[in-house]
Amino acid sequence: MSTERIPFIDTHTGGEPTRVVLQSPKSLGGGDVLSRLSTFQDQFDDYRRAIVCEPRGSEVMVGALLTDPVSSESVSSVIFFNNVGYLGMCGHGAIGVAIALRHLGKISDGIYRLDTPVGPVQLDMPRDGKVSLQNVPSYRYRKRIPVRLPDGQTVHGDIAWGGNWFFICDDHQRKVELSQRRVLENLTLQIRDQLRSSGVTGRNGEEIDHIELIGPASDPKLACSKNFVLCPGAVYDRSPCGTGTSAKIACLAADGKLAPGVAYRQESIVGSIFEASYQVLEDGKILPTIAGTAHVSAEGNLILDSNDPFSLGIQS
Ligand code: PYC
Repeated sequence: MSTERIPFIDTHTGGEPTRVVLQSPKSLGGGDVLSRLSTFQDQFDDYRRAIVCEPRGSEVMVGALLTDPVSSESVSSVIFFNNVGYLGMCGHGAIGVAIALRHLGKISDGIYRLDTPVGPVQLDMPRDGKVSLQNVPSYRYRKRIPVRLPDGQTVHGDIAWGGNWFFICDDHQRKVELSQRRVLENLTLQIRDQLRSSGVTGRNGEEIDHIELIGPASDPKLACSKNFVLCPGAVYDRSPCGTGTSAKIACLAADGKLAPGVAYRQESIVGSIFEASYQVLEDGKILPTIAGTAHVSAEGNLILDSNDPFSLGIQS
């Protein structure tokens, strides 16, 4: 019989939760973040389920496991995960980590680097409560790829990288509204399945596991567009999705529809907003900056009791 305690802070960024685990329950070695991720995945995946899945978490919860910084210039390293696996980067999650670290007094106003499995990102913590995240280099990989749906309709989308792989579609002819979430979930799952079965992937064969539908903003004075983003665990992002917004502005940049430095306001399906802009890098990719607001919603210890049959989460 044993009881293990795992200290955590819960935050939400525009409605999307992040459970920040302040220290890895097991040593992941001193390698780079990718090697720590594979150690966690191969040897300690039970902890992923214990941290984010029911009954402690939910299918919408994203975990952010903090480990020592890889580089002396960084404040921490982070591994992001969800109910089904691991994420390369997570924009709303990185903003949540920043707010959790500020809550703990580990950072204050200023600029901090965070090491992620897909490269370092930068957090700018001004006084106005917003966090600006400078994300990893982002780009459009393929333009206007057709996807034929089971009902015979064909939709088109761009495939783009923003720290995760996205299929970004705006000719779906559905209302991007919260009341339509079941319809949007079904549609995005169908698109994801079709991409899978037809072998359409990211640049190096990666699965395109985020599907982003674009529609008009609720109020064009407040935002440029609204999105619905299906995440890998088949749930939708309540935030405007930091990596998805990065991928979206990479497509706008590639089409010449958004100039460097100009703000693009992306609304989420629940009405929260990220403000995004970009710089152009020498290799033609863009470097996105995503600004959003997060709040601490809980702190404490997860308790893993060996007598509890669901101590390691319900396997879905
Ligand atoms: O904000 O990048 C993001 C994200 C990815 C999955 C859920 N949120």
